[in-house]
Amino acid sequence: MQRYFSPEKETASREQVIEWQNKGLVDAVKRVWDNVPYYRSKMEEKGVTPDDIKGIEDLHKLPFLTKDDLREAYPYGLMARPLEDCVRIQSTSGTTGRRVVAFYTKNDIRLWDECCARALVAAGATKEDVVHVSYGFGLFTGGAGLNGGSHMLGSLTLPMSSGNTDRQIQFMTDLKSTVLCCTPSYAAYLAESIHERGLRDKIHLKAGIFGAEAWTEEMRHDIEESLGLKAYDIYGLTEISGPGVAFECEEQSGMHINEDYFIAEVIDPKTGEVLPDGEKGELVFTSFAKEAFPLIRYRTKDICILSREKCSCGRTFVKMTKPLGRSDDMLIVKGVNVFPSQIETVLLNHGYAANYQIIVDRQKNSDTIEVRVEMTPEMFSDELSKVTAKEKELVSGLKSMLGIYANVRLVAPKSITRSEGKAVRVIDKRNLYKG
Ligand code: DLL
Repeated sequence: MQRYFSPEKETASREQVIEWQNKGLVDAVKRVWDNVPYYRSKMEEKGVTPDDIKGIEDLHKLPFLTKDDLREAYPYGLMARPLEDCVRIQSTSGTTGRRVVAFYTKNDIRLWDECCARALVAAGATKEDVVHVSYGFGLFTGGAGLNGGSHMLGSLTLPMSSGNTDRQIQFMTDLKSTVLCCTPSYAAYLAESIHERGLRDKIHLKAGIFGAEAWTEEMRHDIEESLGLKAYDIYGLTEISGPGVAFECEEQSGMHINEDYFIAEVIDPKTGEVLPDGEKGELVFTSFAKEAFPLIRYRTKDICILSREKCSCGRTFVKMTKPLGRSDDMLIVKGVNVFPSQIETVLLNHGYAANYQIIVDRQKNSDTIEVRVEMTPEMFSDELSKVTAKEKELVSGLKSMLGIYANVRLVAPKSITRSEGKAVRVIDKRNLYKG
């Protein structure tokens, strides 16, 4: 059986990987200096020029990039290739207003597909498999990424997209899907629905590739038991390409980062200082091989630990732990990125004060989000029907801001506990970041 999709890359010596990264970094820095005025001015601000960058040991001299830079440069400000060389855009889930948009040349798509093909092979997939892709298709990278990887591997690919559970199960049983790709929460939901319909013995799944949101080892165990498959984690973010930046192998203990395309660093989120392997901090990526949208020192805000311990699978690429948290307050609810500030904006725009709480939970394997906000004193004397109408108004305001349904509960004025320090606005009962 095929063990690696790109054997010469995935098992390359450390010296070889460093050579690729040195060359790639020097080249990428020159390209952005010459073609991206936004980068040039950030580098000038830091007093660094391409001549200062001889290899990865100089990476720390370069400025960081954040989501705010991407929003500021929206839409074309970080492109390193002319628009006519680009063939695709993708965008992060959930953010409204100034979205984060990533551009791809044909070669960028090839590179991304290759990363996903590696993830599929690491999960035991071959061209004989039937790959059932239930990540969303469209601007979100999940569907397109695994679809592309599966094509590259040569497997029969079912581009199901998310939702319509009955149809998912029908195709899964009729076409004998063997590899399932979706978010872990959707996998758990599918498992439940399959059991409810009494169809467990009609399912042929052997592996699942689940990512895009945090999930625990307990959840892995439950999904593996209920669907009779081996569940593998996959990590990625739109800005750096999409799923497949890192993927789990048969060891199921941490994800190998595709170091021939991406340089990973872990930094102290407060000081920006680079931390040694083995220490916990914020993950930073440099996507030096990308043509249209190379990012240098992009701060992911995901907290994790890197490990260079030898892996029994034979891959030499560094491993990252599952994300152990975030250094910002972004929540991922139903696979959608949600910032509490977006919710606050809606509340303030509707005339409420900033006395609110966001309660996130998971019921029957599906995320729920409830926003509790205090009524204004005038509203408190209103009839129930008026209060219900106000709640509905907020539900629809939140839906158009976040793209997902959030339940709203108007509560009595002054009933939300005031905090003496930093307000605790978010109560996340899911406990997802425990590894
Ligand atoms: O979620 C890309 C993706 C699609 C990854 C399908 C895996 C599978 P974004 O919408 O840009 O892209 O969200 C990126 O999601 O910074 C993490 O916080 C979180 N995330 C992604 N994968 C994982 C994972 C896609 N395996 C953000 N575990 C990232 C925990 C994850 N969090």
